Amino acid sequence: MPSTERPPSHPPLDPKAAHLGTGVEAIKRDFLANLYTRLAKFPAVATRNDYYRALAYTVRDRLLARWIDTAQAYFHDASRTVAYLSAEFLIGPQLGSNLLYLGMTEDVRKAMASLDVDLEELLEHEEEPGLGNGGLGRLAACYMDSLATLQIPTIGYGIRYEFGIFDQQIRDGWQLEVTDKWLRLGNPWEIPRYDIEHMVKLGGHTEGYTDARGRYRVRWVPERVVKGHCYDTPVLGYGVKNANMLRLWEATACESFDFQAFNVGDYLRAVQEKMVSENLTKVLYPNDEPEAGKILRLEQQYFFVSCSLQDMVRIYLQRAKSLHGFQDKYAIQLNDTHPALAIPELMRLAIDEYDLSWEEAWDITTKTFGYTNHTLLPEALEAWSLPLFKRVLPRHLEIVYEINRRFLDEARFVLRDESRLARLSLIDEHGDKRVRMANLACVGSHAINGVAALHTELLKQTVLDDFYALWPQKFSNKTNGVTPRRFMMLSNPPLTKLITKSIGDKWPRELTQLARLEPLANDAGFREEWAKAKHTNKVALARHLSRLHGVVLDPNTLFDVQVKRIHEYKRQHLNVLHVIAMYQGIKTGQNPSPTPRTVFFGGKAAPGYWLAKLVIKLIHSVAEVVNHDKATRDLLKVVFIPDFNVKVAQHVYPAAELSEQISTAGKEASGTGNMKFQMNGALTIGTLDGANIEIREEVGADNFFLFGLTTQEVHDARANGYDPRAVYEAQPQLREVIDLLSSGYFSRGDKALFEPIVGRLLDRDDYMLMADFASYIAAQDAVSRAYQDRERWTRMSIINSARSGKFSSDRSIQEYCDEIWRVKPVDVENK
Ligand code: 26W
Repeated sequence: MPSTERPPSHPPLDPKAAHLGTGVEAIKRDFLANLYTRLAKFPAVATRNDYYRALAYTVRDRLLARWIDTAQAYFHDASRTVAYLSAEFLIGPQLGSNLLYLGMTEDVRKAMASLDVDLEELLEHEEEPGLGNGGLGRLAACYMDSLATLQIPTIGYGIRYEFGIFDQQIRDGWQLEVTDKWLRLGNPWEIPRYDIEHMVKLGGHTEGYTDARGRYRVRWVPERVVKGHCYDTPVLGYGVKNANMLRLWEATACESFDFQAFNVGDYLRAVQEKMVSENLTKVLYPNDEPEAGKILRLEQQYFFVSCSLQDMVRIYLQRAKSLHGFQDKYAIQLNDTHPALAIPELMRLAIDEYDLSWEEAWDITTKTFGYTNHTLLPEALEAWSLPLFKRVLPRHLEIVYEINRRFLDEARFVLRDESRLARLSLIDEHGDKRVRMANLACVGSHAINGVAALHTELLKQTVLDDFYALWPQKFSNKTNGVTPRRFMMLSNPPLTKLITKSIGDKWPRELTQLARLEPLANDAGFREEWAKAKHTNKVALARHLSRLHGVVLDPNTLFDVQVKRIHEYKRQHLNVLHVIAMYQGIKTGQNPSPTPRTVFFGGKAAPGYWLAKLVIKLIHSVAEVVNHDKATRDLLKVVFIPDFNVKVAQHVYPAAELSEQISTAGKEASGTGNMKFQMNGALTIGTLDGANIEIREEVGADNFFLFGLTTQEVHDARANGYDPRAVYEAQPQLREVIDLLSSGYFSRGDKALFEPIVGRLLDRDDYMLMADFASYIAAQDAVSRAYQDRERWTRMSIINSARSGKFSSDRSIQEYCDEIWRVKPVDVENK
C-alpha cells in the first residue's frame, strides 16, 4: 500500500478512548512510562533534558485529543479557514502555556515534586523556538493563540528554521552572536508529517506551448527542485477544546545522496544537492528592518509560500473538483510583504497547473488575500532587483508583468496621472529596476491594513497614498494586540491570582472585564495587595538575574525598563542620555536625592547594524561607571539583560514599573511591548507614536507620561531646517550630557569610541533626540515625583491595567474575522 494512501475506511479513532488521566498519579505514571519507553532512561541516570522531554511527551499526549477532535470537526465542516502566512512565528516556550491551557500546572507540579523534580527548573530548561526577530514574529504567535481561543479554523504557515534568532552573549560590553542550535536536544512539541511533501521549483526558464485545447500555455523548466516537508505544532485555544496547527516547512533534497558521484569518489558532489537544498531553511535572517535583498532570502520566501499554497490546494481538492471557490474556503493573510510572492504563485498554480483562465485566477486571488503592513521605514520595504527575481522566479516575473500591465491599464483609466502611475507600478523603473513587493501585495489583495490608528493614517498619507487614492475601500486599521494568557496568566501568577480573586476568572477570555478593577483603585487594601504583587515580581526578577548574570539589584528602586530590538528610531540612546543626566544630577548635587532607579535595557541588534551594536556598548560603558561610582550606585543602577527573548520577557514585564516607549513619532508602527507592560500595571513614558496614542486614549492623559514632538511637528521641524547642534548649544543640561559623553568619561578616556553616536546626533539627528531631550527629561522628573507618592502610583498602575482590555489580541482578531476574513468560529466541543 503506497505510504501516503489512507487505509480503507476504519471507524473514527475515539481519542477519548485514549483519554489520559490528568490527576497527579496518572501524570506520574505516564511521566515515568515516557522516561522508560520514549527515552530509555530511569531516574537515577536521567538528565534534566530527559525529565523535560518525558514531561513534554506526557503533556503532549494529553493535548493530542483536542487536536484530533478539532481536525475531525474542521474536516467534517469543511470550514472556511484562515491561513496566516508569516516568515516569522515567535511562539516562545511551550511547556508552561500547554500546562496552563490543559489546566494541569498544579497537578504536574505535585507529580514532579513527588519525584524530587522542580517544575520551575524544567520550565527554565526549555529551549524556546526563536523563529522570529521581534514584533512581527511575536504578533503572529499572539494571533495564532487568539484564533484558537476564538475557535477560528486556522493554519499558520511558516518556516522551520534549523537555526533561529541568534543567542546574544555580551563580551566586554559588545554583542556577540551565537548560533541558536534550538533543535540540538530535540523538539517534543512538533509532529513530523512524512506523508506530506511538496516539490518547489527554482530558477531555470519558461517555455510557451499550445495545449491539446489549442490554448497558449507556459511551462516552467526549473534549474533545480527542492522538496518541502512539514512539522506541525499544536496551538491550543484557552478555555475551549479547539487546537489549531502551526505548519512549518523544512527544505530537503529530492535526491539526498548521489550514488553515481559517490561511486566515482566525488563525495562532495554526492551530498551537494542535499546541502544546497537544506540551506534554504537553514537560518532566520536576523534583520528587523533593513532588508538584505539576498537571493537566499528570496528563495526562502518563495519556498514556504509555494509549499503552503500547494498544501492548501491539496486540502481543497480533497473535496472540490477544481480551484473554483478556493476563495470561499481560504482567507489568506500576508504578514507584511515577506510572503507576498503568494499572489503570483496562486496565479501560477491556477493557470499553469489547474487550467483556469487569467480572469478566473485573478478573481480568486484578489478575493483570497489580505495584506498587513508593519513598517513605514523606507529601508524595510522589500524591493527585489529584477535580474535576481528573474533568475530565481522566471515564470513569476512573467506573471508579475502581466498583473502590472492589466493593473496600470485599469489605473490609467481612473487616474490619468502618469507620475502617479509610475509610483503605483509594481516595477520601479528608476536605476536598477526592482519589483516593489508592497505594491504587489496591495494590487493582489482585497484588504490592506496598518497595525495602529496613527500608522494606518500615515500609510494612507505617505508610502501607500497612491493606492489609497485608487482603492480607499481596501484600507482599514487593525490595532495590534497581545495575548493575556501568556503575558499575564503565565508570566504573572501573583497579579493573576489577585485579579481573579477580585473580579472572577472571565477576564483572560474577555479582557475588558479588567475595567471592573477600576473602583478598587480607591481601596487601600486592594492597592496594598496590588503593590505587593508587583514587589513579588520585582524580587523574582532580581533573583533570576542574579542567578543567571550575577547582578545585584535593589527591588525597592523604581524598575524603569526598555526592552525591544535595538534600533535608532526606538531611541535607546535617548534613554542613556537621561541616565547620564541623572548621574550628573547626583554627582553635581543639582539633584542629590533622586528617586532611586534601576534602569533596565534588553534587546538584540541586527548583526550588520553597527550603530545599534555601538549603542549596546554605550549602555554597558555607562553602566560600568554608574554602577561602580560610590556616589551614585545606591541611587542609580543600569542593567543590560542579555539575550532578550520571549522567555526573558515573561520575567521582565511583570516586574516593570515604568515602560519606556520613546520612539520618534511616526516611526514605530504600533509596538506590542507597550501593551504587555500596561497589562502588568507598568506606567508608560512615551511619545505620541504607534499604539502609545491609543494606550493614552484608554488610560487618560493623567495616567501616562507624555513627551516629545508629534509626527506633524517632526515633519515641520525637518522641513524648516532642523539644526540639532543649535539645540545642543541652547540647552545647558543637554550640552553637559553630550560633552561628558564625548569626553571619553564613559569609555576610559577614549573619545573616539562613541564619537559616531555623538557626531550623528550633532550633525543629523535623524530621529530628533536633541529636539525631544528637554521634554523627555521633564517627563522623567514627573515620573520621579509621581513615584514618591506610592498610593498615587499604585492607583495609576491599577488604572493602566484596568483599561488595557482593548489591547487583547482577541479584540484584534475579532476585527480581522468580521471585517477582512469573514470567518465564523467552529465549536469543536459540541460537534
Ligand atoms: C526584510 C527585513 C525585515 C524584517 C522584519 C523588515 C521588516 C520586518 C518587520 C516588519 C519588522 C517588525 O517587526 N515590525 C514591527 O511589527 C510590530 C507588529 O506589528 C509592530 O508592533 C512594530 O511597531 C513594528 O516595528
